[in-house]
Amino acid sequence: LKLKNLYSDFRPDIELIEKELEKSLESDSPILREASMHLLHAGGKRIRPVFVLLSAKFGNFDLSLVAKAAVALELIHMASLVHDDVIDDSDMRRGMPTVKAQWNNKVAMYTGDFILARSLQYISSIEDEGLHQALADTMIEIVKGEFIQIEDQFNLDQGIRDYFRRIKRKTALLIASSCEMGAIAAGAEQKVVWRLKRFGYFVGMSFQIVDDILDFTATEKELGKPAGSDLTNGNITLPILYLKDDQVAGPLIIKALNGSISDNEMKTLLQYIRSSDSLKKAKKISDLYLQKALLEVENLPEIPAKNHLKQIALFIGKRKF
Ligand code: 2DE
Ligand code: MG
Ligand code: MG
Ligand code: MG
Ligand code: MG
Repeated sequence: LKLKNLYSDFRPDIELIEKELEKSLESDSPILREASMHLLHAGGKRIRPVFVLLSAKFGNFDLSLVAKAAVALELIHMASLVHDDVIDDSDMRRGMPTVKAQWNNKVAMYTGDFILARSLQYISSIEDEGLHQALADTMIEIVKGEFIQIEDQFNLDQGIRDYFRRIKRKTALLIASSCEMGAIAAGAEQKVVWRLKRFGYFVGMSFQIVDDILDFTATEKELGKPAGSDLTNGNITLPILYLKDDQVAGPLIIKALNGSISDNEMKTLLQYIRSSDSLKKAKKISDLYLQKALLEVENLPEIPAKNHLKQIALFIGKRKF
C-alpha cells in the first residue's frame, strides 16, 4: 500500500500544488529560501493539501483557487514544525537535520515566521472572510495546545482525556481545517462543509494515535529519529498511559522520563511495550476514530473524491511510516 498509488487519480493537481509550494518559498534572501526549501524537500505526506483538494471537489472546483488554499495549509504546517523543532530541541525530522540543527535557533524562528507569513499571503489571495477566520482560529487553538503540552510534559499524573485534548490541538484541528477550508474555498454547501470538517477531525485523531504507536514500533530509519523519542522527550502518549502503572514498565517509564535510563533498559522497555497489549489498545481507539471518519464519508455526495477520501483514511490506519 503506497501513498503514491493513492494519489494517482489526481496526480496532475498534486503536481501543480507542489510547484506552487516551491514558488511560495522563493525569496531574495538566500538563507530564508534555503532553510525553508530544506524542509520542503525533506518530504512529507502532503496530507493537508490532499484533503484541501479532495474536499474542494464537493463544491465548484477551481484548481487555481484550491491550490492557493492547499499551499496555505501545508505552509502553516511547515511553519509550525520549524518552530516546534526549536521548542522541542529536535535535531532530526523526516530523516534530515532540522532547520535549527543545520542552521541555528534564530534562523529557524525567522524561517518559521517567513513561512507563516507566506501562508497568509496565499490565503488572503482568496476573498473569503470565513476562510481567513477559520485559519486564524485554528492557529490560536494550536498555540493554546502547545501551552497545555508544557504542563503535561514529563507528567505521569494525567489521564487519557489530557492526551486527547493535546492531539486534537496538535494534529486533528489542522487536518479538520484543511477539509473545511477546501470545501469553503469551493463554495460547498454548509452541511457538506461541516461533514468534511468532522471527517478531518476524526482522521486527524486516528492519524496522531497511529503516529504515537509508530514511535515505539518503527525503526530509527523509518522514523528519522530513535524509537521511543516521544517518551524520552517527555511526550506521554496513549500506549504509555496504559502502561504507567505496570509493574515492569512503570519504573522504566519513570527512568526514561527523568533521563536516568540506560541504553539496555531502554531496549528492554521498548521490547516490553511492543509485546504488551498497550499498542493494540491504542490501535483500537485509533480504529474507532477511523470508523467515525468513514461514517462521515458515507454520508457525502456520490462523487469520485468520496472514494479517494475513504482510501486515504484507510491508508492512515495501515501505514507503517
Ligand atoms: C508537532 O508536535 C507540532 C505541532 C504544533 C507545533 C506548534 C507550534 C506553534 P510534536 P513531532 C510550535 C506555532 C504555530 C504556528 C506557526 C502556526 O509532538 O515533533 O512536537 O514529533 O511532534 O512531529
Ligand atoms: Mg512539540
Ligand atoms: Mg516536536
Ligand atoms: Mg510523532
Ligand atoms: Mg510528527
